[in-house]
Amino acid sequence: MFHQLVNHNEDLRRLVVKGYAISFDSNYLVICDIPYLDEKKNLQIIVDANQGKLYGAADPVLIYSATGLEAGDDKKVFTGALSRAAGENVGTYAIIQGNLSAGNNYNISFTSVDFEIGRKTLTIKVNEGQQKYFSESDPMVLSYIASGFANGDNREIMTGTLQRVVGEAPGNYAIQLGTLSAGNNYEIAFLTADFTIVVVRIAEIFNPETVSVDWGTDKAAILLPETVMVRTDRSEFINLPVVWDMATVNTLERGTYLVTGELKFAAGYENPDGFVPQIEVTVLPKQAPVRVNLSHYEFTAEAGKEAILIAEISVVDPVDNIHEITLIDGDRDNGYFEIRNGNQLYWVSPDPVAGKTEFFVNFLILDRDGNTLEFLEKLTRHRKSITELFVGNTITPGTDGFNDGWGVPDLKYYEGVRLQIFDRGGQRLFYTLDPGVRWDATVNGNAVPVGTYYWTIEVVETGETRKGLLYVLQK
Ligand SMILES: [Ca+2]
Repeated sequence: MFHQLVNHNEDLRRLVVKGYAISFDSNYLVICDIPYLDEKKNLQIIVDANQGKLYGAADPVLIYSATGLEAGDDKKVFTGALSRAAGENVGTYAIIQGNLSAGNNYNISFTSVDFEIGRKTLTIKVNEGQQKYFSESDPMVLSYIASGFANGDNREIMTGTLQRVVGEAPGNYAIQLGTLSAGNNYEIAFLTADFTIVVVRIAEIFNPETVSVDWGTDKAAILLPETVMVRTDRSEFINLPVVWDMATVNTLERGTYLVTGELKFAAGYENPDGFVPQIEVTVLPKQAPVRVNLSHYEFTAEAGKEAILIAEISVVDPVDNIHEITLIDGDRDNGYFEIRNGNQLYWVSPDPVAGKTEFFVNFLILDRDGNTLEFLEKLTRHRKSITELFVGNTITPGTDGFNDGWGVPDLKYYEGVRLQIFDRGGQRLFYTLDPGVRWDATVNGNAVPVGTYYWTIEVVETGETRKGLLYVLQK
């Protein structure tokens, strides 16, 4: 039995290792034909370089060559195959001997080479037609179609997002890969498309409410809305700046004015229908003038003056200081007076209105908004007293303009005046009730003699009389 084991080369080492005690006797011959270890031939396995595959593909058969086969042996002595470190992600994996064997006659020396898994191409095609309206936010995600997944992968492996070229003005912006990634196992082939920012169009305009301003307001101080609300064709409501044209407004005339404006579009908005914003500006009626004031309420009559300046007229008006001042025609005592230079009240009556000292003047004030004010003022007229009146005492007859006659014209402001002249004999030579009539030192057209005469003045209104001498001299 033992002999048989010894003859079986393959089991020889096992026999030795088991360490059986071998006892010899004369009945057995030990035939020791076990080859020594250093008698095995060296066989060098050289793994082909550059072996690999793309991610997701099936592994190829690993290729090698061998040097050191004994004459007569060929590759048929090999059993098994090379193997590699496990893994399917892109990377390098050591090729190992695996279960490759050349049988018992060879010592295999094996040098490892890396097997490489390369990236697979994943095509990212950006979807066409992605857009937003101006002023909208960008979509949360820019969309694309991915093709070329392998190894059971799908969109779920994707990380990051596409991005577009920065900008907010209407136009086209290239969509870029951004941070989008399929991981290390894929090489991305990227097909871009544009993202479009679309112009927003005005579809409707909402005019602001009427604005009311006080009469006389400085136009520059009128506050109109700085923006106008519009609805766009994407049904958003926005406020656009507007510049109003106030040229039509006259704040010195009450009424409602239509003011138009010009919309100021930010880039990104259009007004293809030409909407024009409008607002009504109402100029409120002006408050009417309050009253009239005069610088003087008294005046003194003066014969020989065609017109007498009585007073400066002023109008009390908290809103405006420009007025048209007139006297109401035919009213009260207005006929004796006149307004000159816009605001000066004159006595202008040829009629002395004898005996009258109080006059009522009814003013009509017109302001710039058409308001009128009637305002009655009382004026007191003073006259030179009878005792103060100058009465001439000399006549030089003729027409040289000096003392050609005798009269007391200032008496015309009194009622019931009687003027008389007597000669030294007491004969009345001149008599008149009219202070406008003068005595020219004649009687019935005949000159009176040079000499001394007497005059008397009686004023019924005051009950006063005066007397004096009058000398008629040579011409
Ligand atoms: Ca004279």
